[in-house]
Amino acid sequence: RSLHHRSAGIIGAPFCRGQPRDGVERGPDLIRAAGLLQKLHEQSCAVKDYGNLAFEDVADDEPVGRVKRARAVGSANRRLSEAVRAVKQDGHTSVMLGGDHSLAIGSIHGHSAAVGDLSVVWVDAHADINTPLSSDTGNIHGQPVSYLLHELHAKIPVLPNFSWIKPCVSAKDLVYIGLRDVDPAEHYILKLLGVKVFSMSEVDQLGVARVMEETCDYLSAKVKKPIHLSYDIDAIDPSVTPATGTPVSGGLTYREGLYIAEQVAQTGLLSAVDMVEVNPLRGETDQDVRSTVNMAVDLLLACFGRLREGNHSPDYRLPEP
Ligand code: 6HN
Ligand code: MN
Ligand code: MN
Ligand code: MN
Repeated sequence: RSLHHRSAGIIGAPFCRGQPRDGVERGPDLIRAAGLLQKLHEQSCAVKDYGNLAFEDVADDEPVGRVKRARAVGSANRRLSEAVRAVKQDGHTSVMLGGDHSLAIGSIHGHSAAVGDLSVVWVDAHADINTPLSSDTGNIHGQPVSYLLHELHAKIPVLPNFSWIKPCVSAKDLVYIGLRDVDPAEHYILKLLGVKVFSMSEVDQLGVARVMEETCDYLSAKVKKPIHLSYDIDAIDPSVTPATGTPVSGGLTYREGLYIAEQVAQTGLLSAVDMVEVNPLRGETDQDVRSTVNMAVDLLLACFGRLREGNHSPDYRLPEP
């Protein structure tokens, strides 16, 4: 598909209950305020803004074992799943603006409900694959992948408001990029299931170009499935994106981060994107927040075909003298 015929369906998900810090619910409005829609328009991308989802407040959301806010997270993701499914059925590339990363549950679930089997590219400092029982923090933003994988189904206890979730991703269709803070249980799961992982160590070893070449080869080796790109802003180095809840040093540079988005876009298979964990209250200065939000916008523009070499539409003609 040419740049000219893409369209973005934008869903704001102002939700923060997958983790303990206030502020991440402001992500969608901040990313819009930084000009995302206008900039997409300027690069000939059609845009439909579906607005922000309204999430109900859940009373008496007591911990279930160690898991915090399960009812709120389950209910919000159910709503999000329906919304993403509708955006896909309308024919758009879905863009989910978070919010915390627990929202990937509903986003990927809804995407898969609309298109069937898909590949997931998870760009993050963290693997977010704790099970509800392996998690030390109880924060569901550290667990979303565990609910989605067929292979972990037997390890997932029933949680309130989670019974609608059907696992919809196979471990072989998942690729991680940027990992550098992985819990022991998560590392065990990644090895057990043989998940494809390009940690920051592989980015150092191979360079981002080979990482993306191998990622795209790996995902298109068999059938070419639609790609779900789940981009946690904390994948990028905190010197660029400090305004996030769980920053980890030694992350992707601005250029590496963009290159990943460009290469995923160039496959022509990108079908849904999450942009999550932008938290303005975690920045120390306005510049911290601006830099973080601008990175999120630039990544999304790259997802819709923006290239640093420049772009022009196929019907562009030079002005005649
Ligand atoms: N994120 N592994 C830690 C946990 O709480 O399970 C950190 C999770 C971070 C989640 O950044 O989306
Ligand atoms: Mn056209
Ligand atoms: Mn994450
Ligand atoms: Mn993370």
